Amino acid sequence: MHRVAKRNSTERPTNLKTEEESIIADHTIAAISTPAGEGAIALVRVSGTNAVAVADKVFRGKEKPSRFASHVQHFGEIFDRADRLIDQVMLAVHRAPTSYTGEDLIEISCHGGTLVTAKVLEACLHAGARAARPGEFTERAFLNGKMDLTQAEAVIDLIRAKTDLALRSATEQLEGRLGEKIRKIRDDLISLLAHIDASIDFPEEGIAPDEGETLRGRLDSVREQIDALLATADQGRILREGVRVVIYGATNAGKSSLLNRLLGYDRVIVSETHGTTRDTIEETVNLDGVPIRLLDTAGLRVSASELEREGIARTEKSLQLADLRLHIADRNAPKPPHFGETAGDSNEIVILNKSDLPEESDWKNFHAPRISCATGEGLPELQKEILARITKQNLRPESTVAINARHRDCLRRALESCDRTRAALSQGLSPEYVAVDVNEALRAVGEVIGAVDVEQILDSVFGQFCIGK
Ligand SMILES: Nc1nc2c(ncn2[C@@H]2O[C@H](COP(=O)(O)OP(=O)(O)OP(=O)(O)O)[C@@H](O)[C@H]2O)c(=O)[nH]1
Ligand SMILES: [Mg+2]
Repeated sequence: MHRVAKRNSTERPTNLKTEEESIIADHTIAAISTPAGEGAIALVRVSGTNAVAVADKVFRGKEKPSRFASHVQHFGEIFDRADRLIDQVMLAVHRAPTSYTGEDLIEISCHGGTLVTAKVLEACLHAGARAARPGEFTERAFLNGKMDLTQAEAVIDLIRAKTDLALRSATEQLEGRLGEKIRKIRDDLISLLAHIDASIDFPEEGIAPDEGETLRGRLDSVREQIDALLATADQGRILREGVRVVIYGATNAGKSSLLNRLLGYDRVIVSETHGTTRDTIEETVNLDGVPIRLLDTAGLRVSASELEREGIARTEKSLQLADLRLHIADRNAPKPPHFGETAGDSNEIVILNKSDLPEESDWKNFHAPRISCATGEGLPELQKEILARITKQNLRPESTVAINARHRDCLRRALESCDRTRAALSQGLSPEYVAVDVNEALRAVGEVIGAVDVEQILDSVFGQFCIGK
């Protein structure tokens, strides 16, 4: 449930902002909420003021849906506009306001065939609903004050989570943990503003608003809270997008073999022919809860065909975007020129493969972990090393609060406004000036949870959803 934050007078009790949005909310929407394709069951959802009326038109059972108790499933049949039976279903009415969207919401569980679900949806559309846009159910939940914007975004993260850690982070954001921290910062800024306003309004009435050091102390506490959240941005990116780990090196070094080993199955073709892999191949692995986007690349060599050169160009491109590079060489072959020169780079691990075979004399005194993709020797240590390097990049698995790029942008702006506030206070500027910067900080922080005029950010947030969510 949405926790009601301390509101200023311009806010209304729900997140509804404009008349246009109120009109949009009056429309009843419908969508298939389960993925396309065949399955045992599928879910069609209808939400809005006419949702129950739509259900009454399409459903036949012992009772009409308008007489159903809320949140109870009933067996019945769905008919199309020509009165032909489409499917036998279970239908539940979730009455406003205790539904996902905060509006009357109908859930129809039908059989999971592509055509069946399309026909059930069509019947609902014909009965008065319109097709929902991607994310529109969650958008309505937000507009009706059921959740703040960080919780709505957590729904996307939850759907996309690929590891336990990413899932836990999304669940906690959905429960409102990030929202709570943001509301605390807002409340602190609001009381800071109150003290500044008081010194404008009642300069001589004997009221003693905080000033000087005390005011700066309040501001510093806000800045610390914002800084702490900003420090979770890397973790947020890693949990949401995964860490990009690129395997590269000369042809035949064993890059594809390493990818297969780390994945745990034979994903990529491995062969003794040099130049086997011509394209970059990406797969996600879960290393101790951290999603790793592992990229196998075309081997680097000079005498390459045009096709291979294109592959090598792609290798170079992925290296530029890598969070971590695994530079691998065959210790049973001569040392490639310049190999190991980047060994001191914290974003690169240099590895010698084929430790089961004899070592070429070139490698004598060369310090690098030896592994064998053939026998598995050295691989657990390599996995540990990969994790250690990633953890250095600001990953704190013990804390699951992790902001996304949008939150980071808002919080950075808030921090800049706080810095300006601090400068204005130190320069002894009049409270009116100081208040302008605090207001800006307040606005930027509010954008994170959607507690300001947020029309322009709604589209970008909800546009990422699938239809029916
Ligand atoms: N003995 C031994 N052979 C290995 C090992 N790792 C890979 N190989 C062999 O080395 C050859 C090349 O392996 P790949 O994984 O295809 O090498 P690659 O670096 O992907 O090669 P390209 O795609 O051509 O650039 C294959 O015959 C593998 O079976 C290892 O640890 N020991
Ligand atoms: Mg390969």
